[in-house]
Amino acid sequence: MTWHVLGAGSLGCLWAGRLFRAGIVTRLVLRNEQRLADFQAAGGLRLVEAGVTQRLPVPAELPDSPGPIERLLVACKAYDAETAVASVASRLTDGADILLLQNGLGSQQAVAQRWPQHRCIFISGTEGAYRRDAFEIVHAGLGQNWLGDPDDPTPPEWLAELDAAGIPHEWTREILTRLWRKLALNCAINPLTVLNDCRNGALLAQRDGLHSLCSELERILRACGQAEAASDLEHEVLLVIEKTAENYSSMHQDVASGRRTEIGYLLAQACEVAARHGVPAPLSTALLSRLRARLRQLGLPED
Ligand code: NAD
Ligand code: KPL
Repeated sequence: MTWHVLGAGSLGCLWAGRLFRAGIVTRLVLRNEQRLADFQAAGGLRLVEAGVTQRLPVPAELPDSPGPIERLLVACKAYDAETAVASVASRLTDGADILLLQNGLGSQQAVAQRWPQHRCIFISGTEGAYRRDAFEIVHAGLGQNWLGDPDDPTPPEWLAELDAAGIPHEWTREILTRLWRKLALNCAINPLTVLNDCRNGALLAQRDGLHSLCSELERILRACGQAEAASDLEHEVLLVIEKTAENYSSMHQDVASGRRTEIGYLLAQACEVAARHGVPAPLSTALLSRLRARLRQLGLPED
């Protein structure tokens, strides 16, 4: 069965390149004619791993190309995911699986609600990749990918193909816990790095503020049934800050490069959930307002 990978960015190319290299039938779905022409002119994608570059001529096509789609990996940003799936929806076969590789929460549920006839598998990943050139992707951080279906604990048979491709993965019944935990880490760290224009490590100077924010985020998570994702959050936030002290958070990098952030699927989600469950969230709400004001000032979308 063919893997269609929608979104030829950092993670889309990382996944497509490894699947293709393992001899698994893979096709990249590019946004438009121009991107397809550029991809073909480049001779496919280049994957850089441990300093070694490999050219991988993964076949590519457009959303409206002919042919059915039986397995779709959506590797767009959260704010593009639903529109991207809509662009290929008429090609999805009855039993097609949709794999959603997005940070945060909200976009996965939007896709699952709009296409209930398809099995939607959510992915939470810690691998890191970035684009050095249009179709040159650097695999920058080893990590794990947790896959799960909140509605059905049965693992899909195609996980073996991820083994064959060397894509690290683990099937989990607790995918929402994974996604909420990562969202909470991002909420505690990323907005503050933007507002203070600093590397992650500089946040250690604001231990009291982090303590209060983490306590609030823990209360929000517990109120929405995510007690496990809440457990010992502050401890992990501090560990992550220490481990990534020299790094700029992904949101800081987005803002510094003038790119839209995924805030609508991160801190905004936490605030929405707090409001829905009647949990007071003054710190998160104020943080979101300050961040939105900064984004507005910079001419960037506020969600
Ligand atoms: P990216 O911006 O590098 O790639 C997204 C790609 O999707 C872009 O090439 C864009 O043109 C394409 N796209 C958008 N709409 C499309 C459409 N309608 N049709 C076809 N293509 C479309 O993003 P990324 O870094 O690969 O991130 C994907 C998701 O994974 C994000 O939610 C991100 O937060 C998350 N994530 C990324 C990393 C990382 O290291 N890059 C790590 C962890 C999580
Ligand atoms: O995931 C991250 C990011 O930068 O997006 C970390 C390093 C955990 C900071 O929130």
